[in-house]
Amino acid sequence: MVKVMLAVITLAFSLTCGQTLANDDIILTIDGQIAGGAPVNLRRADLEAIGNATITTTTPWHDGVVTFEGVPLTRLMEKIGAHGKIAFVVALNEYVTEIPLSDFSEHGAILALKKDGRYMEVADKGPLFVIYPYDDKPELKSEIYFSRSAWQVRTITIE
Ligand SMILES: Nc1nc2c(c(=O)[nH]1)N[C@H]1C(S)=C(S)[C@@H](COP(=O)(O)O)O[C@H]1N2
Ligand SMILES: [Mo]
Repeated sequence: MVKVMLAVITLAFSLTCGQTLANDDIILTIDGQIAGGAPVNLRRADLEAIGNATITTTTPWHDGVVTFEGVPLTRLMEKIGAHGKIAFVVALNEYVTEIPLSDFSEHGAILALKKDGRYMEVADKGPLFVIYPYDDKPELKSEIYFSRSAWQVRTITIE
């Protein structure tokens, strides 16, 4: 708990002071209905070891076509043994969105770490951004999926 609080304070500090993240910072906590029951804390390298996929697309938040790289959310859910129906995704700015786990396999959403080959800093909507392949299907270019596209993701609770 103290570790999680420290990580949140560090990230909040990065947010306000425009600092870059260190590679060994915990950037994501997953809790709730997962294997073992205890919260899991992950660093960049932990996420990269789980899987990697790219999505090249336009988004409402960037100019032109952008390439995102990150862990496929299906792989992440398998790895942590998620056994619920919904992911409550909470961002550093306390934005919360509910994503049905079925979205991950149906639409191939990723938890992006990099944009155009570089890690996204907090000031650049990083360190983690839920990204869908918006250009692949017209339905993905809609308020539903845009609202599920949380940036500055910090915690995912499975229920
Ligand atoms: N971290 C974070 N992610 C977020 C939001 C937010 O406020 N914070 N807003 C969401 C909502 S409701 C929408 S529709 C889209 C688009 O937000 P924008 O129109 O403010 O760019 O981003 C989503 N992701
Ligand atoms: Mo929205």
